[in-house]
Amino acid sequence: METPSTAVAGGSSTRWIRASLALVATLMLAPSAAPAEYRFDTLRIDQLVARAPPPGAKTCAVYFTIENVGNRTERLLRASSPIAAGVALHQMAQSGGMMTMRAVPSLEIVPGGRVELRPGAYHLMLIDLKQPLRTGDKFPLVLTFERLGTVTTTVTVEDIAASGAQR
Ligand SMILES: [Cu+2]
Repeated sequence: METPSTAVAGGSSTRWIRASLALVATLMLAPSAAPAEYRFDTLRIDQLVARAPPPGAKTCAVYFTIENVGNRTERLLRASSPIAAGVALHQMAQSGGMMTMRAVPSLEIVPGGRVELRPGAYHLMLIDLKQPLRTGDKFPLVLTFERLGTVTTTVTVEDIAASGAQR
C-alpha cells in the first residue's frame, strides 16, 4: 500500500481506516519537537496544539487548522480523547463588549477553505481532564468528519498565551 506522507498530496480514494493506520505509523517516525501535520484524504490538518492548563484545571483548549483541498464541503462532527471525559466544539465571540464562549454543533470546511481553530475563535475544549497536562506532553485526539470518517491525531501541549476570555 502506498505510504501517505504527512505533507504530500495523496490519492483521494484512500480509505479512511487505512489512512488512519498509516498516519499513526507516520507519526511515530516524525520528529517529536514539531506539532504533527496530517494529510487525511482531501483534508490537511496541522498545528495541533493544546494550551497547557493551569494546575488543577479540568478543561483544556485545543487548536489546529484544517484545510479542504477537495471539491466537496466537509464537516467536523465530533471529537474525543482518552484523556478527557468529553470534547466540545466551542466558538469565542464578542458579545456586548465581552468575550463569550458558545458550543457549536459542527464545523464546516468548504472546498478550498481553511478553518483556523485558535485563541479567541474556534477551539476544541477537553472537558473533565483525567490527567494533568504539562508543556511538551502529547495525547491522542480522534476527529470524526461527516464524509471521511475518523482520524486519530496527536496533540502537543504548548505554553500558549491566553487571549480574550479564553481559559
Ligand atoms: Cu471552550
